[in-house]
Amino acid sequence: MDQTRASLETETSANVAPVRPDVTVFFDQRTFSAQYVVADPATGKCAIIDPVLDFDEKSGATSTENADKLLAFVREKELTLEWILDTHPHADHFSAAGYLKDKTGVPIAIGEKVVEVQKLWKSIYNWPDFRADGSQWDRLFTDGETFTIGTMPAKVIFSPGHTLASITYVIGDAAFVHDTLFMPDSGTARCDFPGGSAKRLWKSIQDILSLPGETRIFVGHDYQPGGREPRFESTVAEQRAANSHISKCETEAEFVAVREARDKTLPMPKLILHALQVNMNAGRLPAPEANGKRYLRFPLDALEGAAWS
Ligand SMILES: N[C@@H](CCC(=O)N[C@@H](CS)C(=O)NCC(=O)O)C(=O)O
Ligand SMILES: [Fe+2]
Repeated sequence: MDQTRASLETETSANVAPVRPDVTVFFDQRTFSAQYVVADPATGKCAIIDPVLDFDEKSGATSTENADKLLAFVREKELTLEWILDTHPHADHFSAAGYLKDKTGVPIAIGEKVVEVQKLWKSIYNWPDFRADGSQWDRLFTDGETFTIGTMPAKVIFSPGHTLASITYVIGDAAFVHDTLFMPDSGTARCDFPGGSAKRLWKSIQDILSLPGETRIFVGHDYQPGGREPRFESTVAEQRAANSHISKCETEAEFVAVREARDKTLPMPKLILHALQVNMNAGRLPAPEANGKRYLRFPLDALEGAAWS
């Protein structure tokens, strides 16, 4: 190959637009959570991100309605599921990762710092026999690790702050930032759970905002401020310009002060004590006891200083 052609090809590949995955959102109105199916248009291979296992805390009933909808969509569109991904151990709903893994045999993954979250909550629940080694997942992603979904490149960026194990999945031109940034009119995620840090969230948000401006940002919740219709997608450029918590703050110190002041006013999510004992176990419910029933267990007065609702 002559030199001109070789350099032209290098230039072209450097300028190639990132792959644009097909992203379908499934909103769980009960917990205001966004679950995603992210598919490679070239091969039909796909990943599920942040699936919800339904739970009614009033009756103690569980159901797989949301997760089954995701599987029905995958089947209907003739997609091939390659990954079941969580962005962090959720504090407001159960993860359906374990259920989906059992049903499909597809690997489940999360960020490697989940082990630190397991250690933290193992102590809060006083659960000495719990294996706090991440072995409940098939893959624990490290910061910067890459993998593929079909032909699409995917990269993991650590995004701690909301939890100490949070990660962002950058898949082609789409970043699944879950509870870091919300839609621009909703600002950012809270940082007051055990292991959370507003200072660390600021840094994680700067990393996300340094992605190319046209990167599509998909959020993990939408709380529908003012009762508007749910929305999940923005861009890095839109977030930089208009995020209600970030665009007003010039410095980390300003952001930390605003974030921490707001967090002091927020009661804990109503399912935090239900959800962590399940999600630290990859969304697997506790084993049935001798009578065939499963039981949850709660610490009292463990989350000091939390606002009462
Ligand atoms: N009221 C909700 C609160 C859920 C919540 O705290 N969500 C987290 C994400 S897991 C958050 O960052 N919320 C931001 C906010 O409420 O401003 C519940 O009880 O589940
Ligand atoms: Fe969260």
